[in-house]
Amino acid sequence: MIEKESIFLKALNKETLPVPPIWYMRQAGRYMPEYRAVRKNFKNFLDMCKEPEVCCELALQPIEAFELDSAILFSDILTIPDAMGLDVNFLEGEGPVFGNPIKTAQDVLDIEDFDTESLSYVYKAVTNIKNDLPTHIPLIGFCGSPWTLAAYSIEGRSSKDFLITRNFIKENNAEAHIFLEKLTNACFAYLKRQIEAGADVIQIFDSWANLLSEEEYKIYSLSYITKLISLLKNDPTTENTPVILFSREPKAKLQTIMTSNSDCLSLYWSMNNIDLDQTANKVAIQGNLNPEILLESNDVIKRETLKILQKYKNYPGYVFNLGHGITPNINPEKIKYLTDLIRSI
Ligand code: 1CP
Repeated sequence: MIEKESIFLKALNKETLPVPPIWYMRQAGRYMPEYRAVRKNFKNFLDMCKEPEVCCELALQPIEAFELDSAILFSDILTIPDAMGLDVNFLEGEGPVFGNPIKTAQDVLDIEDFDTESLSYVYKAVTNIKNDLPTHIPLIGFCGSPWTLAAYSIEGRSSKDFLITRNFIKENNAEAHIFLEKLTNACFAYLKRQIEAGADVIQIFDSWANLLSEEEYKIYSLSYITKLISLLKNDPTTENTPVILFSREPKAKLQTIMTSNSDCLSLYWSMNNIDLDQTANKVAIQGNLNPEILLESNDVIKRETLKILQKYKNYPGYVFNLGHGITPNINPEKIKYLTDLIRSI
């Protein structure tokens, strides 16, 4: 990777750029007909993730369609709980369902040690994608935050309020922390192998940060993310790889989130009132167009995008992205319109 050729790496290095780099969370996925054509060959989504050649093809689809400034590994955050023996399945129309979720304190103590090599299919996908990408397009590797992985693993499926999880952490507090610690160490080993396989940047998805109060967020989420980033920053193999932290609507102040020491903060779409004087030259910013705007007319998309571009015009290190992932109901032509629009200004 020649850094000077990649505007994405420049932005993560806190450089002010005339045109921001662009990539989109969930840029490969169900909204693309090319994706659906491949997806229909697999009953269980995770079986598709276990085929490195297929993951490579899927990761490259949005790069080819929209000429984005970064690719992201095609995989899922739930590979780690699956590798720990929790048996993750994606059922039609239901999202992830765990065959063997964490139900009791004893389940935490009995959980299988994470065998980093059991996810060798992910590292193979990273190497394949890297080999097929042009050298100026970086590849993002990723994991879920320990808290987000724990929430799915305890709940056993997705949920609006994750009540089972919230009860579990109250009633089995010591074991909840043991589980979060195990997940933190697993995430570190997993990300290190992704970086060894060719990932240039890491993104941590704290997709369920919004479930926690400010105090709980610090205790159950931020402290483990901070530990994970510290492990990455203190290992010679991973210390120079930029880390982006996406947190879905956390209740904590930006200054608190910045103590995680991530290189870039990816802002959820409602986080639009932040004081840039407090973040400038300390952390790069990514985001944060509301994905629902992409269901509107081109005029509305233009108006809302210009607001964001104006705000970050002189910001040292800005990456254009959505405030959360592209949803399946978005027309790919809107992604093309948005991408071309940003580059034409
Ligand atoms: O049936 C299908 O086709 C599956 C749809 C799908 C896709 C395309 C899932 C199931 N995962 C993925 C790929 C994926 N997931 C990627 C790579 C694609 C890309 O970004 O280009 C990434 C980075 C993820 C990360 C992921 N998985 C997150 C974090 C991002 C976020 O949206 O907050 C989360 C929460 C998951 C869990 C998950 N996997 C799949 C679904 C439908 C879900 C969400 C379940 C829920 O609503 O709780």
